[in-house]
Amino acid sequence: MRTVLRAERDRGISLYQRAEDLESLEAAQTVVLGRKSAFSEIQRSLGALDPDERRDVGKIANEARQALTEAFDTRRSAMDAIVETALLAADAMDLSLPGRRARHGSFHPLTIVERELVQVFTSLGFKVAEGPEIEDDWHNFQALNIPPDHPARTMKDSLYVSVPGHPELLLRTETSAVQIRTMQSQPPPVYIVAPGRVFRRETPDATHSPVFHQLEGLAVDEGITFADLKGTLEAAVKALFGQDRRVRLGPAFFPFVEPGCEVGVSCFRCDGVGCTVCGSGWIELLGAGMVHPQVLENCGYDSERYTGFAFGMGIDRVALLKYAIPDIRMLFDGDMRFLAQFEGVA
Ligand code: FA5
Repeated sequence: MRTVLRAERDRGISLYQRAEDLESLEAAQTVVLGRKSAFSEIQRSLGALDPDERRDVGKIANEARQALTEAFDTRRSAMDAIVETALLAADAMDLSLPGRRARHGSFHPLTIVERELVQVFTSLGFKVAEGPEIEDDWHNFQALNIPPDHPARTMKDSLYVSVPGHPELLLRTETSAVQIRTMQSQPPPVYIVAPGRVFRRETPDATHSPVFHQLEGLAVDEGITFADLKGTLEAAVKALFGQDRRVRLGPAFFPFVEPGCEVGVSCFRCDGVGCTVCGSGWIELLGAGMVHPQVLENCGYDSERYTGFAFGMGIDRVALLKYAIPDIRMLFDGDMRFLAQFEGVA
């Protein structure tokens, strides 16, 4: 028995030391100390021995069990340390790897164009003005010489806002309302541009959106003529599109200017021939004219002494032309594949 116990002890220690993982370590423990092991069998038969022999063999059995427990614990701790080291290694940072660049957003193409327009006009001496998107009838229509029966006032074109006690509020249909607010708030001379959102009941197509952006311009001073308007617009269009794009100026009627005109730029796609983007070969960019004397008077300006010019440019249309965008709706869809192309542009 003594020999068997010592042999089992040595076998167990050796099995433990060779165990590669926790599973095989526990399997070795079952083999050496489990219910069916030689070790357990000897311990079960101790009762049949005479007292002296039982004490002696029992002592050896306890010592052997003690040695096995220690060997088991030592191997177990060594395994835990290996696992921990492996986990740490897996988690470790490779400081030599290149960093991951954090992706920061970019400006929307409309913001890029609006900033560029403002830059062009402020460099010519204009200041930036603002007005509300919800306007009243007087600023949006009456002061701009738009009589009550003008088609632009019908529900077909305008979007009215229902506010109890304020029956005549609407989403502004053009930034021209800012002309009125500016002239009411200061004496001449005035040199302002006013970028902003405008709203119309329109069916969307490649160049029309029911919500779009305009940049209003207004210059009122002594001695301002149509030549000043033409020179300012030509300088702006060249600064925006370069020398190559063809510009055409034609007559147009707006109740708040006299005479009025509109400016078109040759289409970026067909260059004046006519295509599905533009229809006619030209993309209408802005309306303009000499401020109507009645509008000056409506704002308390002396129309005998002061003259002025005004224009309203479609910012979305400038974006279409500058970046050859085939459909205005792409500016409002929020598609990242489209917007990401403007990263790094400004
Ligand atoms: C006006 O809104 C006038 N207030 C412009 C003006 C200002 C004339 C000052 C005289 C003096 P119009 O409706 O044509 O005019 O619009 C001006 C520009 O806005 C157009 O040339 C075009 O570039 C743009 N625009 C008009 N409607 C739309 C639309 N639905 N979607 C996108 N852009 C549009």
